[in-house]
Amino acid sequence: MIWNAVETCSRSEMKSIQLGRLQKTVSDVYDNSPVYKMRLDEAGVKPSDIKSLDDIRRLPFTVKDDLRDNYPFNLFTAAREDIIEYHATSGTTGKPIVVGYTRTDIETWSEVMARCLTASGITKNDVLQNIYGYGLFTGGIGAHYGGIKIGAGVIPISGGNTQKQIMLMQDFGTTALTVTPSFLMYIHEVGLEMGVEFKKLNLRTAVLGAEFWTESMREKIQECFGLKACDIYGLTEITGPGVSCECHEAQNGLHINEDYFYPEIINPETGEALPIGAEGELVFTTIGKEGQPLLRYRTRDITSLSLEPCICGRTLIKMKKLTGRTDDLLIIRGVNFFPSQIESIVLKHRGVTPNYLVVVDRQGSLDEVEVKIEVEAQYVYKPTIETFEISTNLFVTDDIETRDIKKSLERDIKDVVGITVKVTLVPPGSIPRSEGKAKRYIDNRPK
Ligand code: DLL
Repeated sequence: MIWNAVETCSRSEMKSIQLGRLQKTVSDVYDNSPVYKMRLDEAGVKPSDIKSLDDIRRLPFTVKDDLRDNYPFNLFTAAREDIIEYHATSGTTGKPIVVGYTRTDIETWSEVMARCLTASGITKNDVLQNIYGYGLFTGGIGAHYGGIKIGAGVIPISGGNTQKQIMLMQDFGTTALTVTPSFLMYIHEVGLEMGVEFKKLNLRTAVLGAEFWTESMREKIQECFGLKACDIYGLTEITGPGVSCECHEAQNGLHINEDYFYPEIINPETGEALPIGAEGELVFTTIGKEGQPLLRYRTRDITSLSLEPCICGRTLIKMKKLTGRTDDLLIIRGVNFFPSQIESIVLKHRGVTPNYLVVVDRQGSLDEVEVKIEVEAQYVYKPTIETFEISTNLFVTDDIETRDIKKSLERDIKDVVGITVKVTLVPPGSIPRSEGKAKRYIDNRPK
């Protein structure tokens, strides 16, 4: 099913919608945002200079620091009394990034989320357990708006409460889930201990995003829960979830709601615009937003775009599943390394679980990487009554089999990533779990 006919329109129709909206956006920010007026004047661009979509390249970029520097409301284009909702990023250091939505913006957000949930295969007949956090984070409320727009029965449980999540899945007959992939795997872990057979529940669709996850993780999740898992992408600055989403038919690339979010790919080092198909940093211009429109916002997310026809019938441009974020790129002894590369290696290995943590340190002048990976329960040494008095810690057994697992993980990581790391096998449950986005690395090197 397709929510809105615009998702299947021709390229020329789409371009004409985009150009009209781009011109209006540039005029609006020029007239109503002193910050953007100054930026555009500095770049020597007037709204009337935007005559074709290619003229977007004349516009200046906006970066995260612009939002921080203008905290909280200086980048708003709409009047404060027209803002009806605020969201913000969780930002662990410094001030968060704030976004304000007008009533039209909320309607647009509900519309794009309705398209995404529909593309994932969710309909009004579904019972949608919305596990994304409600609050300043955009995940919970964004999925909620989309769910009620399509008429699904939304359970606004938010994150956390793992056992209650499982109870509601069973008792309410939940058919669809919106949740981060890492928290869903944690729910699975807890459910197994409770003896729950997830495949016997009514679950059939999960719409997963807000963090990096691989194809191997998709296979694992689909297998553990007996459902179809689709990828959804978005970011607070642009709207929240709903910027793009996979269709359940192809599960291969995320259709961008490009009539509202105009995508470009650039070389992150030079800022040069790259052609369709090339991998680089994703940049969005919001072309339908009133509260806080952004021109050429640099997301720091790495992907590529594709206009290949899709079996679902949508003509919306696709972005590939993300490869990583420019700011998660660790340079270890001169080699580029995304901690998320570990995920698919770990998922292919016997004896270990998908829970891992990359710890980077510096010994003298040399970078050291330790990858902690949780083993399956059979590799844990359970203390007897006597030894229990000496230590309450659980140990991973140190026998030929575990030494073998460790060695082959170190070898595979070296093959795929190109750096030598030390693998430490740790007991199940020892790496902290997250109820939202998982933290997969700690960089202890001096800044
Ligand atoms: O994570 C919005 C969201 C909520 C998206 C629920 C999907 C589902 P932020 O907290 O601002 O917003 O974080 C945005 O998270 O720039 C990406 O780096 C990352 N991210 C979001 N979705 C995906 C995804 C929400 N599907 C940042 N795959 C983005 C990989 C993702 N990374």
